[in-house]
Amino acid sequence: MKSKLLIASLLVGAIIMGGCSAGNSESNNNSNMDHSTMSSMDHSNMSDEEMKNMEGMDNKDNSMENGHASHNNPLALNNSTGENELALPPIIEPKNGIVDITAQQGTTEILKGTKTETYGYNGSFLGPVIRIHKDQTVTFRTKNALSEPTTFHWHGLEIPGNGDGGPHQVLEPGVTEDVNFTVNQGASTLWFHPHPEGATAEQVYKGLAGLIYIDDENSQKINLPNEYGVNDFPLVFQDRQFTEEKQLNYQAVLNEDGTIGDTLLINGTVNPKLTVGKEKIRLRLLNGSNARNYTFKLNNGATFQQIATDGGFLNQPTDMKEITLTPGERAEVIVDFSKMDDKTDIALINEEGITLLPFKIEQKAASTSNIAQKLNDFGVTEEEKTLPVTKKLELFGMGTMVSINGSQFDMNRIDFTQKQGDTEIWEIYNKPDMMGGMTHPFHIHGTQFKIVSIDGKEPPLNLKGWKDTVSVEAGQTVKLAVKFNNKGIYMFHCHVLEHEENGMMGQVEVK
Ligand SMILES: [Cu+2]
Repeated sequence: MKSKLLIASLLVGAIIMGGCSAGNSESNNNSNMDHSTMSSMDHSNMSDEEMKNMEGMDNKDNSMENGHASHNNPLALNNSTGENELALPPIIEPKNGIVDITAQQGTTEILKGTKTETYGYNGSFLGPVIRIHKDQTVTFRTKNALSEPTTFHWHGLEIPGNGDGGPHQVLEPGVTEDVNFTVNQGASTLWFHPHPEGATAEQVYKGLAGLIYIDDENSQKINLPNEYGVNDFPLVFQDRQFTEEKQLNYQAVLNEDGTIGDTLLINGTVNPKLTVGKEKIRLRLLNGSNARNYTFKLNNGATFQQIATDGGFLNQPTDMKEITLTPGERAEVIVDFSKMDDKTDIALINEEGITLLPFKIEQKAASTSNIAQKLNDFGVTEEEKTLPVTKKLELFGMGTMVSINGSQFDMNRIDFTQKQGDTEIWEIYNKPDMMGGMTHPFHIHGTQFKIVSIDGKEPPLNLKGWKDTVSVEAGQTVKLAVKFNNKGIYMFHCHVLEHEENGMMGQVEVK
């Protein structure tokens, strides 16, 4: 048994440290390669169960077939014990048109009895929900109170390039900068996080992530659960690996193909549960993880309804048994708890059956109204279906060898230009490698696009909505209708943050 465990732990070590990545030299050069790195390398903090999971993976011999596909998720998550009620981020709205957002550092008691060093917006960990309205003119007053440079990127927001917060728009420590814009897109759940070159993944890992809700006339008029913290909840999913000292030491756990952890935090809460009434509950899901994919299901196999994609409502509620979100993607769903027995344990689980979020159903006064059946009028036009492909992107490689069209990111190189207001068809091809390849969540800044086709076929119903991040599996070709409503330089990249960091990113200049 002991030798089996040793083999398992070596295997875990090999996967975590090297994975399939071709080069680990960068992490080896890291100045943080100190004792704490070494101690995390022996994975003494992994439980026997986790090691057995790894053994199981190997025994099933899916290492070749799924080795790459499951590369994102080689380490199982721990089940949520449900001992902590889910934290809810505070909502902030513009005051006299201004929203103050400060990136800061501090300590947070994530694990009981221990203070973990963390980053946050307007607080020590994570960020608020910024609630804004279509047609509103807003100033985001951003301040960097960290001791290192950062940027403020608004993921999914259609904003002029100079306010987008890409790697060009660095704020040095102590600097405040105003970002002015008019909200010019429909109701949606967006998010914000840093995007400085070389430090995006680490800053997000330490806690820099917040949400943006956009409301519009339609969203306020149609019948959907919209009482924040009552029947409308944000769920920000992030997996972390705590060190023995219960710290978030990014450099110690860094994996060039995507840093993952065994501990799930939802809205920063470890072992969360959510108390709900016997009614229809709206959940706004964000995969805010550096690299882990999640397939969300209910443990009783019940159907739920998806009502929104990254950038807005679907045309109608769409019945789903499960939803997969890759990093950066969002979905809004309605779960009807009025039909569920409050005596049985209902929980949100993932593809491996791990309990992510147990629900506690309470008998309390609850709304019984039906939800709206017509939510939006999204559609891919005939013209968009027949437009020729004018931009081709080939995603390829692993680890530090990732590339787009054979190149790695260069801040001084513009890869594409596009005219403001023009719709172009972008074709994204994920070229497999000898090992198969891995899924890349492809994100474009400053726009909401339409998926025209996936491998030549119409996308499924639940992807017929505005998107800013699309999962592209190895071997897949995805066609997107892309239009920028503003001018400027925008990034496009893989949203596995380590891939982005390693150069799987390019720039489009909109003129
Ligand atoms: Cu990638």
